[in-house]
Amino acid sequence: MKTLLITGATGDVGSHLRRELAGRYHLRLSDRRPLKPARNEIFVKADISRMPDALRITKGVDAIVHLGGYSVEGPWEPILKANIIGCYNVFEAARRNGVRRIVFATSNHAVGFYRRDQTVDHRVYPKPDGRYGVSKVFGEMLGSLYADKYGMEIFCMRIGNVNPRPIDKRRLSIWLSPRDLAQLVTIGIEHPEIRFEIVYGASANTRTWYDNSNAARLGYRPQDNSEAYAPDVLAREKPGHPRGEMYQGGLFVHSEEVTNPAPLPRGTGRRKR
Ligand code: 15L
Repeated sequence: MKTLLITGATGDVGSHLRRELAGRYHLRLSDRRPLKPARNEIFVKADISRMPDALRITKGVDAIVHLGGYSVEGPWEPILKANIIGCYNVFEAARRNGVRRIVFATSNHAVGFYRRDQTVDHRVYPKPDGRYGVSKVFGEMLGSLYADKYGMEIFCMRIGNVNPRPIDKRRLSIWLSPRDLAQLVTIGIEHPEIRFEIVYGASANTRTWYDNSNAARLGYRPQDNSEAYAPDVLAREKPGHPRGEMYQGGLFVHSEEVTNPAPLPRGTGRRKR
């Protein structure tokens, strides 16, 4: 049985994944926060922004599922520490320890500034919707570099929203059920021909914004569709922010949005965006 390192194991995605993968891999879990390991799991407390920690947790594993990091939009400092420095440390430590395969949890927020009436595939250029989204694009590009330069095998999942059920209208389009997450991660670990791939971490949602043909090509056959929950979700939905409603990233798109502070000539009114 392969030994898998899951970084950021205390988070929501990590918790779902542990349950779904139990018994299929030896799980080595790491996080800055404490965690009580289940049977057949090992927990190693580690701060991935410190290279010695990254080297320690990646030693001797067959593959890494890198979930660790700052997981929403936020101030630059913690994003820099966890998602730029931390991500670099995990990739570099993997390389030094001879671990070739990394499944990287990137995010829908790497492409959050695409409009909702657009369908995006794995080839579109990134349009991050905040510092967090930029940090995820950094991780993807680091993966591209480590694949090309060092022959590593990097599987980037632009995850939508992992939950037992979709929680609002936007998430009807990007929902990823825990069992579909596990299927996609398993492809990322086991597929024999991964070099550098980008796929969307989403279920077979009727309202999807993704052309996930790259995941399908690699064998992904999602079993769940958010549509079954749509009537309930939509009945509870409150009207959203106009720009949040227009773009795929939703709230991330307009949080901290400021109008251009440059002074306008008198009498011209407010400048249009
Ligand atoms: C993400 O990338 C976040 O990690 C997660 O917490 C959710 O906010 C998700 O995106 C989302 O867009 O719903």
